[in-house]
Amino acid sequence: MRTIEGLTAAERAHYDEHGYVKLPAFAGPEVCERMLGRVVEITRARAAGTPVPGGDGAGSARASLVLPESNLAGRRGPPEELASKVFTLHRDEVFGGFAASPALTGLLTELIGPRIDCFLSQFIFKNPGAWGQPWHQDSYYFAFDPPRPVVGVSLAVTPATPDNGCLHVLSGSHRDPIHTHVPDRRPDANIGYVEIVDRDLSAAMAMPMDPGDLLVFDSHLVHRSGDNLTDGLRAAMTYHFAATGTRDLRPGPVNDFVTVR
Ligand SMILES: O=C(O)CCC(=O)C(=O)O
Repeated sequence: MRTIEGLTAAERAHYDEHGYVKLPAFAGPEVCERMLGRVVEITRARAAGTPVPGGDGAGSARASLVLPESNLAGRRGPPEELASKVFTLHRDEVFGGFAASPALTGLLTELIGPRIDCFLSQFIFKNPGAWGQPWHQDSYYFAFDPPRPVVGVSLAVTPATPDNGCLHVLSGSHRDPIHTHVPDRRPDANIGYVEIVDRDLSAAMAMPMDPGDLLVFDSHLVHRSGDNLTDGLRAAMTYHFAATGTRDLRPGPVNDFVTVR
C-alpha cells in the first residue's frame, strides 16, 4: 500500500512526458477484494430490483448504473458475469472512500490543483469473451469548461494481461488534440464505444498490471483495452477527476461531481 502523498519527481516527469504513470502496489489486496465484493453485491441487487444493502449512494439521484456486455447477450450466469461496466459508484462508502483517500488525492492535487472533484467512476468487468474498448481519448466524452486538466486513474482489481484484455496506451498522445471518433464498427459493440481511426497507433504499448497497481493518465491520452481471451475475469476500477468548479456543459446520466479534496 502506498504511504507517500504525492508523486516523486521521477513519477511526475514520466507523467509529463508520456501522459501516464503506473504506480505499482498502490493499494493492498484487501482494497481490491472489498471493491470486487461490493460491486458484485450492487450488481446483483440492481438485477433483482432490490435496494442495495447499506445503500450505494442511492440517496442521490445518481445511483449506480449497470451496463451489460453486449456481445455476451444471451449467455446465462449471475449478473456480474453479464455486466460490462458499473457506473457512478463514488457516493458508495467503499468506492468513495478510495476516491477521497489522501494517497490518491495527494497526487491529484499536483496534476489538477488544490480542490478536486471526482465526477465519474466505473467498475470494469471484463468477463471471459468480453470485447475490449477501442482506441479513444476520455476527453471525447466530456464537454467541460475548462476542458482540462482531467485525470483518470485505473486500479487493477485482478491481474491485467495482454491475454485478458489489459489497457494499451500510446505514449505522448496526451499532447494530441481530441481526434475524430467514429462509432465502434463491430455490430455487437457496447453502447458508447467509439473509435479513433485517424492516428498512427503503431507505437502503442500494452500495460500489464498486478492487482493493486494504479495507472494515472491524462484525459487526452489515446488508449484502448483488449478482448478477454481467457476464461478468467479481468476487473478494474476507474475514476475521473477535475478541478472543483468545472462546469459540465452536457450533463448526462453518469457524470456526478463530488468534491473529494
Ligand atoms: O479498462 C478497460 O477495459 C477500458 C477502460 C477505458 O478505457 C475507459 O474507461 O476509458
